[in-house]
Amino acid sequence: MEKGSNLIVVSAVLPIHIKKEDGRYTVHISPGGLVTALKQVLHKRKALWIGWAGSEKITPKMKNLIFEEGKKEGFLLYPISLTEREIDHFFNGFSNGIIWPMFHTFQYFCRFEPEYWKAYQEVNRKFARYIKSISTEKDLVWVHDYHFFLLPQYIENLGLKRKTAFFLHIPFPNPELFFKIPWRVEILKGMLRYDLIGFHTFIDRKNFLDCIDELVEGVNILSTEPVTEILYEGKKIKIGVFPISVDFNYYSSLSEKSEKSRFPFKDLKVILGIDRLDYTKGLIQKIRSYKRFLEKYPEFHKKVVLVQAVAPNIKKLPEYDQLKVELEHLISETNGRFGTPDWTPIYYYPRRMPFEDLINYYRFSDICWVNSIKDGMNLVAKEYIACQIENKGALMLSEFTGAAAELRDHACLVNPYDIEGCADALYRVLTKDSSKKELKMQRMREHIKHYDISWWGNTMLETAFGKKIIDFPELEE
Ligand code: GDG
Repeated sequence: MEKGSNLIVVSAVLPIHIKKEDGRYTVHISPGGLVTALKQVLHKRKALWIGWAGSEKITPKMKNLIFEEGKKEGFLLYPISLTEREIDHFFNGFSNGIIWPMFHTFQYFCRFEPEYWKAYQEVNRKFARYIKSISTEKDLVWVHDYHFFLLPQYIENLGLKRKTAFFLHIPFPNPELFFKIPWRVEILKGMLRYDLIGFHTFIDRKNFLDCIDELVEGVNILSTEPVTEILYEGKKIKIGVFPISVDFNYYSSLSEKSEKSRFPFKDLKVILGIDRLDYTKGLIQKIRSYKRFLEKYPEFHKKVVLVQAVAPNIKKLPEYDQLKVELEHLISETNGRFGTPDWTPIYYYPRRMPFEDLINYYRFSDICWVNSIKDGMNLVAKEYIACQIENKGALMLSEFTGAAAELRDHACLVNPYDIEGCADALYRVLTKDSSKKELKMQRMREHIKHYDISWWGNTMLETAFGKKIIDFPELEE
């Protein structure tokens, strides 16, 4: 960061978990996802993070608790209130009911309500006003994710000059999908008011540039690699590829402390799945493939277990309720068909797994299976690798994750739609020579250790401040 400048981080939801016990509220920084990722980057920076605090009504006392909790971690947290209507229309309606499904290729879930678009604009304006009240011209405003495509435009409309950087944590769709959004031009033009835009992969950036090329007139490309620079309405915009990662050393050292004696499955090969309840994560396809594996390879009965943790989703939409019903039906059918009094083929964990247990599973599971239909990056894959301190495990990874662009040479790539193919891939990984597996894991660990979360954060921030960066990972284009 430049001297004298502060970092203002903006995300839709603050990285906190508010709990009410015996009438008293407690606030904790929640581990996982963007939160874990950013926490490490911000730790030693003068940072202020603004976002919605979740569904509880924020009292001054709670505001104070949130503030104190952030201070412990070395940054300031500032909660922004959303009205019921904003939660419903901006958060659930537009962001999670249109952008999330469309950008993950689930266009049939989109409900294009004009009211949602109105609320999206209003909340972006609201955040712009907050930024006006807390920032100065020297600061960098670092905005996260698809809830804020219009924010820099509204910051400008308030007559403010702010350096702005934006990172998209989800994929960017190709023109065929993106063009279906009724407000496609407004979204693109809104994004083009950022100074820096970051994506996880080359394909996301290409999709974005292809959409711009078709829909926005007057864009000139000034330079390309490694960061593309374009000129639009007198403004230079940098567009980079910054694959997000995890704090390798943190996960690795926690893993060293985990104990085999606490691991519940001693005599079974453990296949691990850690996912949020989301249709993008390919959960139905995973269970169907596992079921096919059990049908096809009976020699593995009583030798394997699929441990599938499914953390609840904060998005309140009917798709998630339906998914839960379907998933649980499929799991119980599979356990009913293949299970015996002394063996349950799927250990289903329908809650958020405590962080310590998660590390224990990451360290001692034989396989981690990420089966996303579409995923911006997928941090579970990288966390698993970071915890594999003995290089024993293997990663089965959907080719439709951002992580696959980095790990394709050493992970076992699968197509989640190919039920038979996934069942066979599982068999191959389970029967693979252990020295070959070790070598692959070692290579993946070297990669994640180098391109870790600090690399990601520093590279993005330094690019925002105009430094030329040359150390980028080799990615599939
Ligand atoms: C978005 C993009 C992109 C999950 N279950 C439990 C648990 N988790 C933690 C994991 C991991 C995080 O949640 C999930 O991160 P992902 O990257 O897999 O997915 P999204 O939440 O969809 O995140 C994604 C990411 O942003 C960052 O840019 O990679 O593509 O969709 O950290 O560990 N943690 C605990 N118990 C659980 O049961 N403790």
